[in-house]
Order: sequence, then structure tokens, then C-alpha cells
Amino acid sequence: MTLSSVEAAPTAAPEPGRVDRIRAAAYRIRHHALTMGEVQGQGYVGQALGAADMLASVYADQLTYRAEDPHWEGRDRFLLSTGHYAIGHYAALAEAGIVPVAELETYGSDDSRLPMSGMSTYTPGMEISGGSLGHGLTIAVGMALGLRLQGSASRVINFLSDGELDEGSTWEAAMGAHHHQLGNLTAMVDINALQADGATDTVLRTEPVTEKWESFGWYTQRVDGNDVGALLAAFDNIATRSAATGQPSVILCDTKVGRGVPLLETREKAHFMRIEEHEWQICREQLTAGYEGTASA
Ligand SMILES: Cc1ncc(C[n+]2csc(CCOP(=O)(O)OP(=O)(O)O)c2C)c(N)n1
Ligand SMILES: [Mg+2]
Repeated sequence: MTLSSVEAAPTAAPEPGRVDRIRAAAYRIRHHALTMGEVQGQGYVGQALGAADMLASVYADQLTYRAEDPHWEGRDRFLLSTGHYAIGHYAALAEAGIVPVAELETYGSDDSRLPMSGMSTYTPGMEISGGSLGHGLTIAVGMALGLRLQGSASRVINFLSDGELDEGSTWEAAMGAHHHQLGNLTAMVDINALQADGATDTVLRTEPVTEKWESFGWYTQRVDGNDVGALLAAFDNIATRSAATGQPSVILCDTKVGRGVPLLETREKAHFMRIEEHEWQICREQLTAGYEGTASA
């Protein structure tokens, strides 16, 4: 498990049973993403595979929700800023029982509730329409403040991408969250080192990203975002820390595009990954072999 923090991590490693349960959820999320990708012959599959451990940690461990009542007032809110990651989010919503697994096959089709970019009016459990990057954290700040004013115990978790850190509005929101001491707000940033025009450090360098968030007043942890144990430990630290300090928290997650499928992990990194017709089955087989190999290790 790797976890680095600006401050020493106070919590012990999560128990193995909990880690195994979330790893199994992440495996199913990856499987669902491949199903949807194959239906359309395309989609942001590389991102979904990379973010699956983050999404599993959120949906299978952290969020309070009622699958049969996605608008239940007492729910925690998960906001997907990056609309193009919808394929991963739908997979997580299916894992959570909010979207039927059978419905995943409609992904991206006319009249589907699962359009290729996430839209709140179409999909149960999709809190915002996030395709225009840089808006998610601003909405999350307003929501977290509103919930606190209402005396609600609900949390807000916002999923951002590293490319989204290019947006000035993200940093305005970060200042606002600190100003209002929104301990009920957590941001998760998928640092896959990639964005639409190429590698993040060649388009617009965001490093040193840990120090940036820390200087904006956030409780900041940087983890291997494909290490479920590290993700859970980071959430445990937040539960202890933000309850005591009221500080907003961010988990910076270094992930690998295509994680879990060697064919895609080793392919040249691309914002939009082409997968040929005959490769989908190979992807599924590699995913299962890799999961079973590490599960029994
Ligand atoms: C405000 C805004 N500007 C530009 C775009 C076009 N766009 C779509 S995805 C994307 C890349 C964003 O970076 P990231 O999410 O890190 O890319 P990935 O890791 O998925 O390759 C861009 C620039 C957009 N959706 N919204
Ligand atoms: Mg990226």
C-alpha cells in the first residue's frame, strides 16, 4: 500500500476483508465498462479502467444511498465533473444497484438513459451534467454549504480529472471550500497524467499538485489510485481528520490508463483509445486473469 500525506497518516491499514470486497467491486466495474465499450465499439474505456478502484471505494465503501430511491434526501452526493468518464460512473451505478446491469447494453444508444456524456436529467444517481470541465467543484462547494446550512449530515464527493485542474474555476472553488471550512466536502482527482491534447506535463504542468492543494487549505493526501488499501486508508484519515478540523479534503489519485487490462495498459497513452472488434474478448480475458491471479496471490 502506498500513501503519502502532507501530514502523517493517523490510521492503520484497512482490514483485508474490506479491501478484498472493494477490489471485487472494482473488478465488476471494469467488466461493466468493457461491456459498454463493446456495445458502442468505443468510449473512454481507458479512463474507466483507470478510475475503477476510486469509483469502487466510493460506491462500495463510502457513500450512503438508497439504490431504490436515488433522490433520497439523506443521501451522500457524488458529483462527476468529467462527463466523459460517464462510462465508468454508469458501471459504478450498476455495481451499486442504482442502474440495472442489463441496461448497460443501451449505453450511448438513442433513447438510452445512459448517454455517452453524463447528464443528470437522464440517469438515476447522476447528480450533475458535468461535461463542461471545471464546474463540478464549484457545484460541490455550493451543495456542501447548502447541506450544512440545512443541518444535513450528508457528504459531497467530487470526482475531478487532472486536466480539470487547468480550469481557473476549480481553484476559485477550492478557495471557497477552505473559506467556508467545508469538512463535508471531499475532492478526488484522477491523476492519469493525460488530457485531451497529450500528457498533462506537456499541456499545462499541474505539479507540484500536492503542495498546491495544501496551500489552498485542504487536507491533502496523495495515493496510488489503483491501490484499494491506500484509497480506503485515505478515506479513513479524512473521517478522523475532517470531523475534528472542518477542513475540506482532497485525495490525489495517481492512476494508470487501462488499468487491469495489459493490452490497454501498454498501448500508447491516448485520451481516446481505439479498441478493435477482435480485442474486446482479449480485454475481458486479461481482466479476469489478472484479477483472479492477484486475488489468489
Ligand atoms: C471547459 C471545457 N474545455 C474543454 C473541454 C474538452 N475536453 C473534453 S475532455 C478534455 C480533457 C480533460 O482532461 P482529462 O479529463 O484529464 O483527460 P483524460 O485523462 O480523460 O485524457 C477536454 C479538454 C471540455 N469538455 N470542457
Ligand atoms: Mg487526465
